[in-house]
Amino acid sequence: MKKILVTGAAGGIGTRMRQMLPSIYPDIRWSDIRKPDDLKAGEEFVAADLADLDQVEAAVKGCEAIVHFGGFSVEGSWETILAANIIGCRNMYEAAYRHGVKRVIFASSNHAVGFYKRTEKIGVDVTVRPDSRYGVSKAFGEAMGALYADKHGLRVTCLRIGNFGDAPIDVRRLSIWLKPEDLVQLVRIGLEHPDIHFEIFYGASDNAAAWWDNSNAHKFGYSPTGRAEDFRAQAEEAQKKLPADPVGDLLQGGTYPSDEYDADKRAR
Ligand code: 15L
Repeated sequence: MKKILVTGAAGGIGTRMRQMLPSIYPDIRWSDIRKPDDLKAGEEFVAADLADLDQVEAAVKGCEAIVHFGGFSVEGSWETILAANIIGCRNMYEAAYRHGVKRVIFASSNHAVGFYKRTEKIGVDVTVRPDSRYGVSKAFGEAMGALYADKHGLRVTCLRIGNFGDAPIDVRRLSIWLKPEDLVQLVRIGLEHPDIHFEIFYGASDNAAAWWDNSNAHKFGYSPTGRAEDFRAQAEEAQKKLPADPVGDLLQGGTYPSDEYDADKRAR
């Protein structure tokens, strides 16, 4: 693998990936809207505002693959989501196409399907049910990935990431936790597997309480090592400190679907 561009270098996932990916991929160019405070000497960095196509093209030029962790990573105003995640995501795919990038890994999110009930088990072929403007932008990024794969031959892997971190931090996260090492595994499949055309995988570890059927990732060799159940006691303890959420507690997306929720108050 020649040079890889990784966007979102200053974010939570990007910061962790800066510690983990270079031993596997020695030639990485990191990008974000501004330089991470902890950028190390020798780390190649190009600042780029995702909403500016020229800046994105300058970051992409010379790279064979893109791992796109960049953009706004939680719910935000429409203007924020539009610039960073809709226009920004289009710019990333378009720059990839223009500069002959072969593979893209798109960090999608569980919030593309956050309105499914916790009692449902869903695969990657369900209709998207976004729970927020943020979730809509992730569904958009997946659709753009399909378009650029089918029409222009990019190899695209979308990772519907659950909750990334060292341990599941509450009861909801016992179902959607993603251990950093398991994310690295998924990124490697997207960058290296010869049969990738357009694929969606759930970014989740080996969670016994999972709401997702991740057999598509397993088909490509994914073998997660994180087991959320090992942390159940501490997650249940943390949950006791959280307020009850009559809407969000029933839905996979948690507070994202319940935030601004008023479907029950509107006359039909
Ligand atoms: C996400 O997509 C967010 O980026 C992250 O901050 C968490 O909110 C996560 O989902 C989650 O659902 O826990």
